[in-house]
Order: sequence, then structure tokens, then C-alpha cells
Amino acid sequence: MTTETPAVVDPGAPDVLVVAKLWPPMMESLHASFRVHDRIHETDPAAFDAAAPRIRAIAASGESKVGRELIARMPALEIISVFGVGYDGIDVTAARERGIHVTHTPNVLNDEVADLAIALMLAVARRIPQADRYVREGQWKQGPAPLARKVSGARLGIVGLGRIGNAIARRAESFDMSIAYTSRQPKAESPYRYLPSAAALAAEVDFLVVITPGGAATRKLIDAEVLAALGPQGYLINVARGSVVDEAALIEALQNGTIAGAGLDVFENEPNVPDALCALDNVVLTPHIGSATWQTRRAMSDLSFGNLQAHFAGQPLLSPVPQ
Ligand code: 8YV
Repeated sequence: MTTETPAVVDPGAPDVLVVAKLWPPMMESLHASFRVHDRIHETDPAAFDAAAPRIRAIAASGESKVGRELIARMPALEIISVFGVGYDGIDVTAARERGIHVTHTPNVLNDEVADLAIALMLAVARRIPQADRYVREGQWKQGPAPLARKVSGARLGIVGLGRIGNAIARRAESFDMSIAYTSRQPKAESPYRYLPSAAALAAEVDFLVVITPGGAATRKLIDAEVLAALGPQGYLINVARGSVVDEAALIEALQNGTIAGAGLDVFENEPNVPDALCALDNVVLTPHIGSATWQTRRAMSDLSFGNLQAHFAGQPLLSPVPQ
């Protein structure tokens, strides 16, 4: 099976390999301007062998894996455009060695991911999914629902005070939360209290929100020690990458009451979520929807496509990944 663009596209249009199931309107934009090879590296090795020497661009998502070996298969590759802010799955070093540009979609999704972090915090502490079920299942008639945990005025810890971390902090201010954070370096300009490690931060907060980039530097940063420090009254919220949390340690901590609960939008092996997590009552689980609204996906699509357009028009890239 090959999914090459039909002949309406200019035969001289650049070839692009799409390596993820991208948002359909983004695919429409690509089809209008490029010769699109949609995931043929996975579905049709012979078609990929034939097209690889012509491929000049890769369109990827935030979850995509584009490793050194795949990059090496495409000698004419010039640019990798990520539809997402996170690019931890892209071997940027291998790309740079070949002078291949890498772009992503920062800023346009800050509000959306920050909104979801707050929503998960409220959902898990106030037991919104459980309360919804309580009404639907007719249990209300037997008596009031169990009490929940107050969020306003609680202590919030943010792991990773970047663009989205700051957007979360601004929202938390309006909930009168006290705010502390950890990151590689203290941020001189930040009004919030800095703690030097995730464990030190966890020990001082009620809600620990993880919004740090994925990749080798943060793999399993939230481990059994951090969860023990968060303690039996503490909640973990992860809107970053599943790789940042030791999922096995988290499941154990949730099962044993080492922590009170968790709100999780990301998982170690998406879209596979361990049965043990799904079986727990003290978690709220969402399927990596941090940026998933019409408005934000449109903005991400415009930026991700805009980077490809700019590159092939010989113009400066709109949002290259940082050096
Ligand atoms: C995904 C994300 O890119 O921005 C990121 O880093 O993880 C998400 O926004 C999005 O789900 C598209 O796959």
C-alpha cells in the first residue's frame, strides 16, 4: 500500500515523509503543497526504499520517534517539523550533524496544557469523575457522595518552570495556592520559591505537577523516593511525558497509599495504559489531550506547516528548536 499524494500536486513539489498520524487538516495542508508519503517507512518498506532518496522533509508529532537510523535513510533530508512542543523523540544531534533543521510548536499550546493541568488537579482532588458516576448510577438517592480534598489555598510544586510551567503557576495564583518549583537552575526572574530537587519539592507540597521536557535528562525523574516524599496526602499530576515518571513505582505508590492520587495525561507506553492504573479509584486518566482542542490544534498546524513553507521558500524558520 502506498499513500503518495495524487497527481494534482506539482511534480516538482518537495517529498515529505509523515511519521505520525497527524491531525487531518494538517494532512490536507501537506497534501496541497507536498508529495506526501504517509508513514510508508512503517507500512510499505519497498515504497519507502524507493522514495527515501527524494525525501526532503519529515512531518512528525510530539510523540514521534525519529532516530539516527531513520535520518540516515534519507540523504536529501533538510528539515524535521514537529507538530508539538516536545521533541524528545527526535535525535536532534544526528539531525544537526547533517545540517538538518528541527522545528517545533512552542507557545501556541501553553494555555491549553496549563488548563488541563489545573483540570486534572481539580478532577482528582474533587473526585469529579467519581461524582459524575455517582449521579449517573443513581447512588445519590442513597445519600451524599464521599467528601473530597480542597484545592484552593493548597501548596503547589511545579517540576519544570518553563513556558507551560509558568502558565500553570499563573492559574494557581488565582486559586490562592502557594507556589514552589524545581528546575535545573533557579530562575532569577521568578517570584516563586526554588527547591533544588524533585524530592525536596515533593516533600513541601500537596500537588506536584510535572511539566518538564522528556528525554534522557529527565527519565524516571519522579521515582519511588520522590513519591515517598510527596506522601499520603500528596497528589501527582503529569502533563509532560510518561518517561519522566517511573510508572511501576507510581502504581505501587497509588496502590499502597504512599501518595493520595494522580492525574495523568501521559504514559510510558502510549496508547497502552497498564490495567493496574485503570483499576485504581484514586487516579484520573486522560489520553494525551494536553493540546487537543480545535483552536490549539489549528494554531499548532499553522505553525508546523508554516515552518515547512518558510524553509522551502528560503525564509527564516518560524520556530526552530533551541540550540
Ligand atoms: C502532541 C505534545 O504533539 O506538544 C507536545 O509535545 O505532546 C502534544 O501536543 C500532540 O498530541 C500531537 O500528537
